[in-house]
Amino acid sequence: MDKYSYIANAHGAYIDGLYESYKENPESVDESWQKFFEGFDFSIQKYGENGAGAAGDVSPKETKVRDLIAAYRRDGHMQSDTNPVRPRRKHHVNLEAKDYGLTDADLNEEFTIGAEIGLGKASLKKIIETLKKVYVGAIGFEYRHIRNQEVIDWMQEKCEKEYLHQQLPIEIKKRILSKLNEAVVFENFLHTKFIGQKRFSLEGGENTIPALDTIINKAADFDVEEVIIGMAHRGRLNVLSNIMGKTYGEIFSEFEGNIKLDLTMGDGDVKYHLGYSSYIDTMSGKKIYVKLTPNPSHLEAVDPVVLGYARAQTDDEYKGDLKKALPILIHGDAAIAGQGIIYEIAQMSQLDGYTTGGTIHLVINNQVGFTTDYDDARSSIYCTDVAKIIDAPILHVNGDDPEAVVFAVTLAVEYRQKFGKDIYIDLLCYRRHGHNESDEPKFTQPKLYNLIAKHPNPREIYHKKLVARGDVDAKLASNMDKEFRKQLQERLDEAKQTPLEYKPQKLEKEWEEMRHSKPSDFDNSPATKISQATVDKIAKALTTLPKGFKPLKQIEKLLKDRNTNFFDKKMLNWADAELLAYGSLLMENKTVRMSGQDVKRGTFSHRHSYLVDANTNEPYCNLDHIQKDQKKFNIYNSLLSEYGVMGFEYGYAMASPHGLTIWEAQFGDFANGAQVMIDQFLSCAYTKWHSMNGLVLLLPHGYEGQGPEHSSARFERYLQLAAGNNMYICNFTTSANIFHALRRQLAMPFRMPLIVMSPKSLLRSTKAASPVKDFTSGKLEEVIGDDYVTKASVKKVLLCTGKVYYDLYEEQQKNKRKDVAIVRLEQLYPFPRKKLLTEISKYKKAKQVWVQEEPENMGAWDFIKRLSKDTKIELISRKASASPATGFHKVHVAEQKEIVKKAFE
Ligand SMILES: Cc1ncc(C[n+]2csc(CCOP(=O)(O)OP(=O)(O)O)c2C)c(N)n1
Ligand SMILES: [Mg+2]
Repeated sequence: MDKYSYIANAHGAYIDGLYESYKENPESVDESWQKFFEGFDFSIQKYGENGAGAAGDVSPKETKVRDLIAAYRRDGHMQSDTNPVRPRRKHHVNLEAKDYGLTDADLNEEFTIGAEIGLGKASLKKIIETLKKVYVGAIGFEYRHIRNQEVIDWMQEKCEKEYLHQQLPIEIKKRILSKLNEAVVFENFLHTKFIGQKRFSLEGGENTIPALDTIINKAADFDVEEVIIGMAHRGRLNVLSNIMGKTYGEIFSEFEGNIKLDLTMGDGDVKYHLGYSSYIDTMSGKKIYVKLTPNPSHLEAVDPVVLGYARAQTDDEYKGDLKKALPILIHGDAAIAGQGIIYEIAQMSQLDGYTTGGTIHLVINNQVGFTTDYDDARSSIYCTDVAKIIDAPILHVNGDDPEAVVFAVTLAVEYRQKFGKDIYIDLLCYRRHGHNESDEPKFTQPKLYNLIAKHPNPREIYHKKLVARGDVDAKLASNMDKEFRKQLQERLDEAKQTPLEYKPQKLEKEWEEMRHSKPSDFDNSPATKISQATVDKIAKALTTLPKGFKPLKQIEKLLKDRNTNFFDKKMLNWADAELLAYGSLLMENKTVRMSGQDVKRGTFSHRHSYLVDANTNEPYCNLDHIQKDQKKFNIYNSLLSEYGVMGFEYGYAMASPHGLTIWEAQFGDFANGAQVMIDQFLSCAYTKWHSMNGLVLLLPHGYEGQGPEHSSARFERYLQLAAGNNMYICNFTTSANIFHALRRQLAMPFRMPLIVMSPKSLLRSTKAASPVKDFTSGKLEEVIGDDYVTKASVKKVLLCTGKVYYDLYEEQQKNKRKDVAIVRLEQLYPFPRKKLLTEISKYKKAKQVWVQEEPENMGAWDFIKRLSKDTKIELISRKASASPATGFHKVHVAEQKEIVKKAFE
């Protein structure tokens, strides 16, 4: 039954009676009636008994005027004057007085409802005039979809009081003009000096520069210490120079190609992908740190990275104060509408583990994506419609009206700092040239480009306006132009004469203690062991529950087993080892952050990092209770996303050289939903941008008969990307190795990603358990040899990696095959060549066979073949296949048997 149908069905006199009782004592009526009467009282207070105005002298016409006001607030944005170059599409909305039964004859009648929009009693004409100024002017305020009354009231006040009466001081107007001057002249200068060179000009959208300038200045006034920006190609050079403080000289040298190259410093990247960071002076004199992250061509991929970075800064540098680090994401109109990652980051925005305290989204909406018109680029009316899923305000602004732009972005900063949530600015502009400067836009949009050709640039428009208002003198703009052009010419002349030293981006402050890796770093793994006392302390925390905590039966058993593992058997399984690694780092006051789907318990129920009280649901994290002075374990179950979440964790790691950051896949193959992150960031950020990153990916992998999608983490993909010591790629068979590998991430004097094919059934198995002494005195073993065989009698060496080892081992033991040695490669990359040769050379006359459970075209085979090209090595594997694994369990078992059988033939 409908929740409120009781109201419709109730008898009038009965309701009156209830209301009397409620007036005397609200508690005396049912809670649902209390709510109903509360609302009733509220509306009487607000609108008077007849619903018109506090004064109570109501005519039915007042109600009509009220409906008209409501319509402007709700739908005004659909008719706002936001398109600088052509008329907007017609949207059907009811914003005419006649739509509400009001006629011309009513225009001069006075209405008390005028008080609603701050006019007091006012004529209908005046009311409509005011509504038009606010709601169908240069800003389309879209906020009535929001379901939080406080936000609606706040937004309404901003529109109807502040925007209506916006008065900018003259210094601000001059600042806007000077920023516009820089933006316009910079593009124009490049256009004439570097004809036909790609720069993805900002022309048409130059008001982006005063917008960013305002955001940064306002943010500083509102206690922000640091601004992190993510943006694509469009206008990037302009932002780098006119916002970030990259020198014009550097940019010109990049255009000139007048750079002394040092190719030992990596492969580099094109100029419109590079990052930059600096301290800049704001208008109030306060310094603020600004960072533009480097990004690949893949549009919007950088978004979660920026957010993760901002969150890490918040957690670490600003002790959790969400007001200090402000992320700004700049989007293209086609990209924000089309890329699914936008939806993912919107869903992340308010989650405990991922919130940044609000992101300011700025869309450079030039009404076209490459050659694609907006009506082919989206089904939604606005490119920003995704914002509505999180009840974010959206401000559509005319990109030719810098004062409106400044108002909108100022509001955005205030909103972000007050409510801690995302807000979207849709800057309606145009693109003066083609997609890049040598592209012909008239092939596809001749009509639009005829209009654009005649359209004056935003600086001209604003200058004209200022002069007309008498705000500045007519010569100001031409003086600004001349002066700035002169400065640019001087920088260009310098750039032509003196070649620029190629400087990869400097390691940022927090990275200064790091150095770049060198090949010999990988000859031996570093010391990662811990003391017995540390093991005992962590073990105690892992096996102790707080007073009164009621565990489930299975958890009771788990804790008992853990206790036995640590204190009696002294053999630690995978979960024990993993938790021990995290605990030991927390004790060293290092941040440990992990996220992914269901990571707290672990997909395969091995981790149980949080326990839940069987009666109260109260969570308990054992690792938070090792000792007084320690860090807390930051582990978050993620939303069901790979791309967004892996990107976020990558960004988090980018800001955390001294923290361990881990993303775990539910099953390893799901990581390909985040392929862009792997291909464009993890594997090559270092060589492109010299950006180090210690992110760990845990990717459950292994053939256990669960079908095509749950067997393979696509090992081969990572191995194909391996070059230049860019990532660790491992497939461990012992719990000690995962422990040492996790600790190694922070033990080296540099950072690089670690990709782990992690096991599934082995997680709880005793097979992969390692003795405690391997944790207190050992280190990571990249290669594990065979001490069972008799050296001289070995005729065959089986080389393998990962879980298949245990199948081979079982067979070897069962048949006492001392003539077949099994050598495990625990780390595939960086390839432990020396260690492997040491093992193999023990069996001089033996033949070498690579055994893998993956099909021939997958797994590590191609990689092994490539690296061992001088040696004759044979293969045993599943036959090449389009699908990673069979869907039939029986077939799986038969295949697995066959592999083992062949190996021992
Ligand atoms: C993920 C991805 N797909 C395709 C492209 C190729 N591409 C480069 S720019 C562009 C159009 C972008 O349009 P919009 O987002 O409106 O930005 P604008 O160039 O108009 O500023 C496309 C499709 C890309 N860079 N990234
Ligand atoms: Mg566009």
